[in-house]
Amino acid sequence: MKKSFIGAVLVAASVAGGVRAEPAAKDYTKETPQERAARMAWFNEARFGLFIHWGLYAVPAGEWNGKAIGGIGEWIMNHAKIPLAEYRPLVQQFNPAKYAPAEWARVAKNAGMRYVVITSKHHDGFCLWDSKETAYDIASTPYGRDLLRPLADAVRAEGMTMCFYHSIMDWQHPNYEPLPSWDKAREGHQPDMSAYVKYLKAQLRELVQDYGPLGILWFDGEWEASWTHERGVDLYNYVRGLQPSIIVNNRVDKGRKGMVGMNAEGDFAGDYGTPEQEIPPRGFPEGVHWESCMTMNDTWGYKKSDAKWKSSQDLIRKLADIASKGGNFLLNIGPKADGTIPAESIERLAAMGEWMKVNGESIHGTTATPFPRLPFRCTKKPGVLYVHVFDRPADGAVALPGLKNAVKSARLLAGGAPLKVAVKDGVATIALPAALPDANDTVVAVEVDGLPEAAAAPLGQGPDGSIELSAFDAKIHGSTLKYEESGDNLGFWTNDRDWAEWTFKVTKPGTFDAAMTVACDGKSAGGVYQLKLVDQVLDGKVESTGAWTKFKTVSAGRFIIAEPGEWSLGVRGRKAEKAEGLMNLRSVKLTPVK
Ligand code: H79
Repeated sequence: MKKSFIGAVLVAASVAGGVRAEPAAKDYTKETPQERAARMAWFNEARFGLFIHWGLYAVPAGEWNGKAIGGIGEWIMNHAKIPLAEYRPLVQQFNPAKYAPAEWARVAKNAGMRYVVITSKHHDGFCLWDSKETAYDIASTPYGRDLLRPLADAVRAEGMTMCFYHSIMDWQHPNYEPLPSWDKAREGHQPDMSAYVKYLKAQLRELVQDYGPLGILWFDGEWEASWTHERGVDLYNYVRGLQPSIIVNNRVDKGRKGMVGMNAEGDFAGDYGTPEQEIPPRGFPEGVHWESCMTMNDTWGYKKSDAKWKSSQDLIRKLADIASKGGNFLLNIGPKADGTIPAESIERLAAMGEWMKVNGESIHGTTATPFPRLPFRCTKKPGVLYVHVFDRPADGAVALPGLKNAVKSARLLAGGAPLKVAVKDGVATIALPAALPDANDTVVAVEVDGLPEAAAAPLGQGPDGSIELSAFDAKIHGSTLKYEESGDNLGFWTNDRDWAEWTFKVTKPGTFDAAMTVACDGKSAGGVYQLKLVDQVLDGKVESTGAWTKFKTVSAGRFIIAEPGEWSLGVRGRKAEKAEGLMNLRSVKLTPVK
């Protein structure tokens, strides 16, 4: 809503609530699994969406008073400690004359995306539509026109679903609390959360009723103490009341466990988990919905200095990895203040689109891999298993141990060439061509009877009697130690008391050589570890491998496994005096001594 406000104190919340009646109170958190599954169906089918962070912060683009400001671009008001009185005049500079919503929608559609989530309001409080509740919005800019309506129309015209990100935290609103720590002298601030919640609800009513039906309301900034579980449940029910079919992320409530994004145990509102800038190392049980949101460089809102772009290959593999774990990928762009999308983002979306044109059926409408562990990412649909091959294995073959379905045929999605399937000892093996047609991710479609299913494979001895204990299969005890997807290793081993454990089945006992595949940089080498197999102990010292990402296999000694049965091996840190951690551990292998 346009009105003069520079230098004036905004008390916009007074009109909150409007004249329309509040929706009847109903507890939408109590829903049958069937109702929930029906509501989530399009989200699961979609798998891939576009996140758009756009607002006033695109104007400074990471610089303030001629200085580069660290951190994510949309947080510049916080990171540069800019008082509202100095930030607010950005409104006069926001004039995205080159804004082309139809093109934005086309870019998303061509990338293979099925939904778009744009910041109707980020933490700075500025609104991208002409809100009746505030003058701190697009109507007050030189551009003066609603940004959301034409995008919503274009997104729907492309057959995609329109969604909004709406920040709960608000650094501008006169009633929001706490008042930003860097702006304590701000005049006219009257902390009053219930007045703020009225404002929030009135705005959400505008968004849902005037721009709906929406796919998702994506809340954020819920972590401040002023936002409570009760407010979260109330807001969840409020927006479901406005549109019962709407999907609401878990940041509406207080359940989120940090950047991991999934909920802690407990009765929290919200339909799905929101890992931020990370991919959960394992999937989740069926019926747990989640979406990893991620940037292509290091910032959400446009920042001109940020050149740390992920490669297209990395992004394609991340999409496949996420789909293989049953999640969605919400990939971000941060448009510039002139209304254009950075060329680097366009290029990456185009490359992903090329891949999706050929391989999209292995993403859309699929569910998670049936395999508990496999070197390959897999997705599935009734009648077909999609094997995502990132790098050609040395033996040129894809083995599918434990697959319960009979394999009928296999072919490459790229080009459609049929592949030879051999079945030996009940294990189907597919022969790959000498050169993979797609260096990003070559997808093999394996035709099977029914929905692909695999037996839970307990850890045990391979055909040669060896036992491979990989980081992925470790049970982690401790506080800092964790599985790192990027290197397929255990890392962040900064606490001496943390340890990793594997339990496995031995059928052919004997004497075994133990070898560890580890990495450690020069500065942190010298830590002491201990391998323990029940009462047998091997001590060792971590040597430098040159870098945290450079893995080497080192001998650790010998164990005697006297009898068949279940055995358990632990690796403990004994002395990780150096700051960055004991070691990165990728695997422990026990090889029978001939
Ligand atoms: O909109 C983008 C970012 O601006 C926003 N979320 C994405 C989608 C974002 N907000 N904060 N951060 C990113 C990083 C801040 C994280 C922290 Fe916390 C907030 C650390 C402590 C409070 C939440 C609660 C995460 C860890 C604990």
